Amino acid sequence: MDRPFELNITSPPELSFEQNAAGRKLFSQEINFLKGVVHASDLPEPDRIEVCFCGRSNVGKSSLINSLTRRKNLARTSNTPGRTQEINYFCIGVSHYLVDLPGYGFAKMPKSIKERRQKLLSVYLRGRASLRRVFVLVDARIGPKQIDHEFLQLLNDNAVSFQMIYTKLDKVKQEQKSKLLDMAGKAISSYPVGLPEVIFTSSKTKSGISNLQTAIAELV
Ligand SMILES: Nc1nc2c(ncn2[C@@H]2O[C@H](COP(=O)(O)OP(=O)(O)OP(=O)(O)O)[C@@H](O)[C@H]2O)c(=O)[nH]1
Ligand SMILES: [Mg+2]
Repeated sequence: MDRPFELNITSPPELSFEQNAAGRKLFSQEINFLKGVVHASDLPEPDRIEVCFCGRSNVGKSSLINSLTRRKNLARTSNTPGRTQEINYFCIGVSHYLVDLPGYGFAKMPKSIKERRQKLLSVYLRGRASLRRVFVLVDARIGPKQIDHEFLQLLNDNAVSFQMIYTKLDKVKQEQKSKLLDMAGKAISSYPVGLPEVIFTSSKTKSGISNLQTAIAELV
């Protein structure tokens, strides 16, 4: 179902140090890896505010979690797509969970593992009562692809609210941003559960990280 109105996609300006007070406070708490979940029965109790990071393999999910938490190796990153195999849970204090999901769209994987992973992902996305927002990461060099659409459709079908995040901003020219916003608008407008605000990030230069910290801190 398309929205009945044209969607005006915006991207917030970079927050100042002061403007990110709530984000900094949240992320200054103790942050730990809790566990990697392979079976839905191992998911922790849904008793905290939870956000998760999804996107194609190699888009930069684990790197973004490290940038948000200002830790080098909290989430394992890799040049090899398919590094994150499980649903990885990180605790921020005792109030929030950050969740690193395995990437989608990585072909070089045994079919049985791919199917098991797919099943776990859909069980997770369908029934996670504490999941406040899904951050869908898209590589700024590539833009949203068919496989991202399939994922957004899955979120929409399950009434899970999502926000699109562009990663690897350091790899594209500033002038590309308006085209990327356009592309995001086209992708998001088909899904009423999508937020009309996109965040541009770089785990290399740390741009957009404050905005993302604040976006998480403002969730209730
Ligand atoms: N230039 C640049 N490289 C990045 C950025 N974020 C991630 N990378 C690189 O992209 C590669 C993949 O990063 P990961 O964070 O492991 O990606 P992922 O999405 O977690 O990958 P999977 O777990 O395999 O799905 C690594 O080589 C990172 O160094 C960024 O903002 N800028
Ligand atoms: Mg990863």
